[in-house]
Amino acid sequence: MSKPYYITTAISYPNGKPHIGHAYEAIAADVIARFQRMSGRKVRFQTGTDEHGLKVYQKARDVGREPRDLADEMTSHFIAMGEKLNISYDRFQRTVDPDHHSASQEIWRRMEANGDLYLDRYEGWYSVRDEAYYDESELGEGEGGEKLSPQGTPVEWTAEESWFFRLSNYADRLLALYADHPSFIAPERSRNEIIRFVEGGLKDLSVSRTSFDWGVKVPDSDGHVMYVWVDALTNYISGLGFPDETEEWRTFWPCDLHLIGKDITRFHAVYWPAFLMSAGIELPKQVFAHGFVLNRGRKESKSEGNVTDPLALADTYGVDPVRYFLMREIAFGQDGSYSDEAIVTRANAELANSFGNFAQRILSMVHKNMDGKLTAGYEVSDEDSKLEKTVANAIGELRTDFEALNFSEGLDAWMRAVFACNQYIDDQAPWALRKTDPERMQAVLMTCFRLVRPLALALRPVTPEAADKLLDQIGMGENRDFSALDEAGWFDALTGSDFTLEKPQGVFPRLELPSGKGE
Ligand code: ME8
Repeated sequence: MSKPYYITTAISYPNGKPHIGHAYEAIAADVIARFQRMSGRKVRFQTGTDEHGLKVYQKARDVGREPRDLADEMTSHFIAMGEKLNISYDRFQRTVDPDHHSASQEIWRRMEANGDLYLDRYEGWYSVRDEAYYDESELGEGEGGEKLSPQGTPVEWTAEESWFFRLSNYADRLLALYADHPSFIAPERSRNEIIRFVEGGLKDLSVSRTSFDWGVKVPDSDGHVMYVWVDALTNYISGLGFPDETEEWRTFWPCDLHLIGKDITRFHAVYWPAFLMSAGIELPKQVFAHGFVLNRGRKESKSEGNVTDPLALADTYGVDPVRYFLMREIAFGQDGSYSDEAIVTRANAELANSFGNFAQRILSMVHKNMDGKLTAGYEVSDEDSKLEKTVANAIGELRTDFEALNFSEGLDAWMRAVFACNQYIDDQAPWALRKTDPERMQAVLMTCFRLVRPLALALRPVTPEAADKLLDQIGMGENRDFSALDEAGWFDALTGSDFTLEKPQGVFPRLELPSGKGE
């Protein structure tokens, strides 16, 4: 039985529609899930929305709606994004679900039973308008010398009753975790940042609110709802059925990978393992913090008016080219930039003009010059075997790189193999061999035909739709996992069948920059 693999994304705040950062994270997680499935693992992939807390509450209040009503509408946009971008999740977890509430209350009870929760007063500079506490150091001054929040709203010294989690007791255990399991936090930059933070000492964490009621009720504590991060993090286990010992729970916990953006590393690499230790639950294996996607080097924001709708981007350029661009362009773990020109340039150079063109040239020639009939009876030359080795090595590299979440490097190895294939055709010039040496022409075309298969297969986690369309055309059967690469007899079986290659359909059209896009 294959080893199970559980991957999660962060759950998004449905206080607005999804933006490019949400799309990026969903796509990256989907590539990983598809890659692991193709590697023979039994995968569980979870995503969802984080519906409680101030962000949704305030937004709903600002637009005069009930929080639940707003959350329902915005969540539907996240679900639509998943469909549009081909995100193959198994579970979309909403934190408003009753099962999620009971799971959050159960983890709370376990932390309380472990002596880690106590009631105290929370004091600090509070902005009623922002419904948030601020640190003294964050405050500014108004014209009359009054203190103002970073948002410019008035603050007052306020004390409210709050439950606290004894985070201060966990610093040593967390540092031991990071030391004993060096891959618990990746990449290195995030790991170092978190270690420095914990070494600086941890304060107890305020984990309940009384100023609003949009959240999970604290068990047996009237007027308190949980601090949104307590319930949000619990989604990773409530989605498996916790606290019930479901089959999903037994199969998939502990989680293999929490994929998140770098701004929320602390919540995942400090608070979450501390909550789990307190509740006596096994810890996840890895938290990976990806970088930010910037729009021409700048963070998107509503006030700058540069917010991109990822669905519109997919409509303009196609889902697969956008997915490919994001995984290829940005070194995973670092920030990266995108622009319309960059997407068009990259997709045209690598997908349309290199791989697409290679596949299209070969399939067209087999269709035209060999009547779509494959033949196994040809002599293999040194050049042919050399090219086969180049492709096999590149795909080996891609698999090692993808396993290590180095997508851009893996795709670079793949690209080099595609270049070698194009170079081979140019050198062998099968169009010229047609008259001079038809047998050799067949050998060249068959060598390339055979290589379209592994090249398309390797790209399948990233561009699933285009890869499958291509694999359909070349008569590939149902097993589209990497194990198909080891099926030695597939080509003989295909040539022995009544397979005829139809007139090929390009799967990577050339993109054009719409007028008005680009600078
Ligand atoms: O943080 N580029 O939700 P969220 C890349 N609800 N990633 C980005 C990004 C960008 N420009 N902007 C945001 C939350 N992200 C919490 C998570 S998990 C238990 C709770 C990433 O909607 C961000 O880092 O603000 C996070 O991983 C995800 O998008 C959702 O962000």
